[in-house]
Amino acid sequence: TELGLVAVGFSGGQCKDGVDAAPMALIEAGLITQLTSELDFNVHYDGQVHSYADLRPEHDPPHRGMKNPRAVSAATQALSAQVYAHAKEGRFVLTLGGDHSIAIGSVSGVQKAVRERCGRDVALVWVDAHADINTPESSGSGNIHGMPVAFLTGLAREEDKSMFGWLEEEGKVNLRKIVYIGLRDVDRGEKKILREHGIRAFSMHDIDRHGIGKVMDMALGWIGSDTPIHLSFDVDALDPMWAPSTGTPVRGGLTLREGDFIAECVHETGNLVALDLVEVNPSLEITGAQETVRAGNSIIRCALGDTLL
Ligand code: DIR
Ligand code: MN
Ligand code: MN
Ligand code: MN
Repeated sequence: TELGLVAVGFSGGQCKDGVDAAPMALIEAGLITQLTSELDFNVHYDGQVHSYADLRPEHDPPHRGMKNPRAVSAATQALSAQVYAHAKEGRFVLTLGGDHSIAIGSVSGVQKAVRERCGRDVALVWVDAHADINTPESSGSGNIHGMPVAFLTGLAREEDKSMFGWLEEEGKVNLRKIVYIGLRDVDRGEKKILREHGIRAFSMHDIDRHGIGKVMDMALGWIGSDTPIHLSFDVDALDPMWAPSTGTPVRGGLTLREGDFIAECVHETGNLVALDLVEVNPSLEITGAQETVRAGNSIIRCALGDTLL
């Protein structure tokens, strides 16, 4: 199978340095070898980690409370085009973050290409401790990594082309085609948004109650069996015991196996067309950095079809 790999060393969607080093760490831990030798992918990779630093404007003051709005907008716009180019060729697209704001680029690029190629909308499976669906107005932090789903669905809008106004309708995702898994730190305003729009979400409470097997049946049942899937996996969905090196760890999360299991189940649908792995920050909790990187690579392998037997 053909696979397009985009390495994104971008950290402007939140305030902590180091998340930009994740793609190199994942690759140095053997990711590309695994994809080519063990999983038989033909990897298309430009050999670069994109920081989009050249696109960053000199002057980037907050707008509607958003921090670094023009830098994040420019980076995600460029990423969207790169991802689109891969997906348009029918390649599976693997995007390595970077913070989760980059999903504005990866998901919109995939969605646009899928719509052009088969006239369908992608379903978005968002595995995360957080819902990342704040609007600029509901956000308490102003960090855009807490807002990508709001921009991708059109819940948040901005006319200005230099601040996400470039997002076209063809790149947007239907609210009824989003499923969350692993939530446990959702802001008040986000809960209101999830409730008002009837967005499908499985929290850690649901996983405790039903078990991850039943939750995956329900989550994938909601999407249906013939819909292309984009999986956006924030490593902070895992419990900090397994993935401590991430910007906003929240206790009470998924075990390593539950994370891999989610990825395996999505693979088994046969409908996965793209994957993001984001928010690994090797500079935080240094003693756990390699473990966090290994957890990230394991999730990627599972989503791409590595099996236990
Ligand atoms: C919080 C934290 N909801 C915010 N979000 C995080 O800043 O909007 N997302 N950490 O990954
Ligand atoms: Mn996230
Ligand atoms: Mn998160
Ligand atoms: Mn397979």
